[in-house]
Amino acid sequence: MVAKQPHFSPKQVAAALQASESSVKRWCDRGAIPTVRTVGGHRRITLEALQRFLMESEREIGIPELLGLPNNISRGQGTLIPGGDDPDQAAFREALARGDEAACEKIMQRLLASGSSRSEVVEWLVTDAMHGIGEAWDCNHLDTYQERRGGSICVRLVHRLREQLPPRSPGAPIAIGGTLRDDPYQLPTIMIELALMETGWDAFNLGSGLPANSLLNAAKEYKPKLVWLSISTFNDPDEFVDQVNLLAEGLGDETSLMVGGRALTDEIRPRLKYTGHCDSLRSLVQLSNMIRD
Ligand code: B12
Repeated sequence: MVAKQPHFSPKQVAAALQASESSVKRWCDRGAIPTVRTVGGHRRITLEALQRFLMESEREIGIPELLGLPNNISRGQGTLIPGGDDPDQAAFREALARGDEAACEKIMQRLLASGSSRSEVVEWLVTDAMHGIGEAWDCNHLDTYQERRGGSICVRLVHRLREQLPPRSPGAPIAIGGTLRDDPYQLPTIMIELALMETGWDAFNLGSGLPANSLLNAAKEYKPKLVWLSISTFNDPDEFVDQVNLLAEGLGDETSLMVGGRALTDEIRPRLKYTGHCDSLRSLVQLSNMIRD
């Protein structure tokens, strides 16, 4: 699917903002709304430019439907990416959608300073924002580069949070994990690594797209107490089930296999062998504490 960045005319934007067309044209000409021109010289406003203008001018879109924008956007915060109602989540989503990494980091650091754990902060902000960005992209409200840029920023933010943790302690229980073949998703598995490290595990995210056999080889080397699989997608269900079960059987009784992720539906789960299933970092932290102690 190719998502195209939508362009709006000053007249459309004026109607949605409930402002006059001449005001919108004036804002365009003053540079308050960055504007592109058509071959014929007409002003056109991208969604990203409009978002930036809304943030900076603290205006709201009165009638987003007129621009074909989702009506479940939180108008209170003037946000265009669907998601949670919390103002920090809305601000994070907006900053991520416009590629403002510094603003994203500032929000994260503020929540950490107020006492939240790293895994709580990333689940609250990153999961919400990436789900919303995925939806906005799917509805053609965000361009593909904006979605990819959001993902890259989140990967860097999570890595920086990990780097701020104290060094790995030698006697800590070991956890390894990643995603299986055909699953390119990076963020959930690096977030799991962060959550486990923060709670005293010596955790190693091995990466995405691993054959089960390779994970078994890694288990021989690391001798982990816990192996996690993040499952966002798979191509062939039968082959996927075989891969998970091969891993589960090869790990033996000393190692717990924790699974989670978007693609673990109620249909596929009964066919899998695993120790525990979680749908969030919060529940993983709780379960892994029980395994560790
Ligand atoms: C970024 C992204 C991509 C990137 C990934 C980049 C990368 N290397 O990571 C790339 C470009 C690869 C991609 C490709 C595609 N994508 Co995509 N993608 C996304 C997006 C926007 C964000 C994914 C993400 O990082 N989410 C954030 C994570 C943290 O959230 P999460 O996965 O839910 O994980 C949380 C929990 O599930 C849980 N969890 C997950 N795993 C585990 C494991 C354990 C053990 C535990 C305890 C918990 C746990 O904890 C996590 C943290 O809270 C999603 C939107 C979405 N809803 O997520 C679409 C989305 C998943 N993609 C979608 C689509 C359609 C595609 C493509 C088919 C697009 C295309 N036409 O090419 C391809 C398919 C690729 C493939 N082989 O399957 C659709 C899927 C729709 C569907 N019905 O399945 C989505 C939902 C977007 C949408 N709304 O349409 N995508």
